[in-house]
Amino acid sequence: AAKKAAHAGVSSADVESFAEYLKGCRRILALLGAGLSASSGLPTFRGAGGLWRTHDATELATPEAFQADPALVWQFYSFRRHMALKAAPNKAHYALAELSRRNKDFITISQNVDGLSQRALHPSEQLHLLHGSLFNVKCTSFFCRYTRKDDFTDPIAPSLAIPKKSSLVKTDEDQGETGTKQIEESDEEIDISDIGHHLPDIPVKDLPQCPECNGLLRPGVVWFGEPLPSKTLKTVDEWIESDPVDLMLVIGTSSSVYPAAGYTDIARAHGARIAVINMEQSVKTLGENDWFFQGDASVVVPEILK
Ligand code: BV8
Ligand code: ZN
Repeated sequence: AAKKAAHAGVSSADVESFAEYLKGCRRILALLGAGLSASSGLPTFRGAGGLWRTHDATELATPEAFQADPALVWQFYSFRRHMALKAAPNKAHYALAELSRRNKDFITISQNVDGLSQRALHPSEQLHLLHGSLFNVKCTSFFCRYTRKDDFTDPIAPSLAIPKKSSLVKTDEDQGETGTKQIEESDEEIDISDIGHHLPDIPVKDLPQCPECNGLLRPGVVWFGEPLPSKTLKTVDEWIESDPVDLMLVIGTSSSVYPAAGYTDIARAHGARIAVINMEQSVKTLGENDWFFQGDASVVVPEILK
């Protein structure tokens, strides 16, 4: 394991000391971020390969954006649902699911909404979704409580089918000197950064509707400025408070979004040693008893959890 992990750019000494420590660990907490799914082909929020050319993903993941332009926000989520359904869990998703089956005192809190941990058969009672899921929807009518979980219909409404490049509305910048540059009749799908740029608008009546009150449905994710699900936070906080934590794995996250990122300090305050697996250094306060494994989570995580 050390040899292979060393090839992944992490030192074998670290892998040895980690493996040694892991043997004696019982209560383990993992915090997952978008970097875990990068190798499955899903773009992360920040950094290279970021989601958008014309918009910042975090701008669209807000109630204000949905209020202002529900069609644009639904196109953004419909595209991400489509990409997540086409993606497959990677070896790190499976390794974490395997560790959960082996150790019932191991719980995972995920910031990811892509459903890949679930598709890797991660035991659901040990997986806590802090930011909801792309595949949940809920009604926006104030009086209505309608919610639907695990709706994998793609597209979730006919108007949200991923357009073909050939359907792009020709705008002046597309039209070269010849007037209208023909976008070749390919059935190639548009790129996510084309959304909000070239696509015909979708009337609200063609967006996902509530079957109970005909109100507008929204993606069942937590947007910026919205509280995280209180039941989930309570379960996680009770688990942390109930006994000291032996180890915390912080995997593929820039640790820039709160309160999710705050769990690292909380776990440390409950006795945990921290192991960060990330492409770049993201947890500023690592101590000499902690580990930082720099590399692709889909390579490093299966290696160090062997
Ligand atoms: C709340 C769902 C209060 C939607 C998401 C100022 C200071 C501090 C906090 C704030 C502030 N201003 C506002 C806040 C609060 C705000 C916040 O933290 N903002 C940040 C940006 C400063 N937080 C909130 O608003 C939260 N709510 O606080 O409510 C409240 C309380 C009561 C009542 C009312 C209100 C809600 C936050 C949740 C937002 N929703 N997602 C959607 O997905 O569309 S967050 C979004 O960011 C995703 O869930 C994502 O997971 C998450 C965090 O990003 P990461 O997962 O870390 O991904 P990122 O791209 O950033 O990093 C990827 C990392 O992986 C990188 O480090 C990269 O190097 C690495 N990597 C890349 N490839 C690989 C890799 N690593 C390993 N292997 C690879 N192959
Ligand atoms: Zn409703």
